[in-house]
Amino acid sequence: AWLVSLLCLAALLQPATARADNPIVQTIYTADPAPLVHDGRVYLYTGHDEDGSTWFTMNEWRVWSSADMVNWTDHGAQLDIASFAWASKDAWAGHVVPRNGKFYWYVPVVNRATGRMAIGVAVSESPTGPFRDALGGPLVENGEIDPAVFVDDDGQAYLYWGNPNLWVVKLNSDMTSYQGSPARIPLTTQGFGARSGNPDRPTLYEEAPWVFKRNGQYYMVFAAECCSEFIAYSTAPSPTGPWTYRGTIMPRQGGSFTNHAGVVDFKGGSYFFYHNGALPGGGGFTRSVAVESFTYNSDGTFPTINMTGG
Ligand code: FUB
Repeated sequence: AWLVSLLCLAALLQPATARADNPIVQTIYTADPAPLVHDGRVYLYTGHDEDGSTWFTMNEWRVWSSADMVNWTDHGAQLDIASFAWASKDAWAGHVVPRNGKFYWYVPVVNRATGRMAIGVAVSESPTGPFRDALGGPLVENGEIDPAVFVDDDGQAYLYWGNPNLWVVKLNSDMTSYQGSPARIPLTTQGFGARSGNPDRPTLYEEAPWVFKRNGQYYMVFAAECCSEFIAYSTAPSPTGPWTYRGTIMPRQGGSFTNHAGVVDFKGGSYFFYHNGALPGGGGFTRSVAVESFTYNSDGTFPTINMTGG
């Protein structure tokens, strides 16, 4: 009995640490991973699939972190729909970016006043929150989703988002306002591949852009051809294009009709985050975030990355 007591005590004294193997989080359903490498840790921002009925039930976003990609600490829900007094529902896929000694969390939510999807931005002094609404209203609103921010070497920040279109706008250095008007990135088949059987959507681009720069080349990873989605990418010589379609990274696998990717380098390795339906009871509305390590091909292209168990 003393051994059982000792083991229980040891378990209670552990920090809230998620399991090391995939899915990363095995206690709740999580979706839409957005990793951030900062100060020797990887921070992972996710959504939370709260009930697996017939549509996304998502009311909050959660924060996790790791120093080794093996042991994950649960920092809890650090932003939710109630954080935005003007929002009514749909805590969908967001992205956190550091700037000005702060952390900016861009998220799509429904604007209660219009009933349309809008992009909000929250801010915190710490990568683990708490985050608060930075503006008291939408940063931008056009009914579209999935914000992703890329800050170039010259300090210029770009906000990308969209489904069914793909939008870009230059953010000001305050990260909470922008220059001019959002522009539509031309969805050409040269840039984003050809989709068949859907005249309204001639290219593979569906949603979930993720933009980064590597060796002077700009990459846009995105969810392709719903439903179900696979993950594909395009490259460009500048953050505003012109984009060239480069093919599939992660094929359709894993039992969720959506997928959503985030890519980072961390401590000498490259990591590809995604979601699927791998937990018991998992599926399109009960998703789980996972990660694969990978090595870029010598010409800078992505290898094919399969899901764990895929
Ligand atoms: O999680 C809700 C939505 O599903 C996200 O915004 C999309 O990227 C897709 O993953």
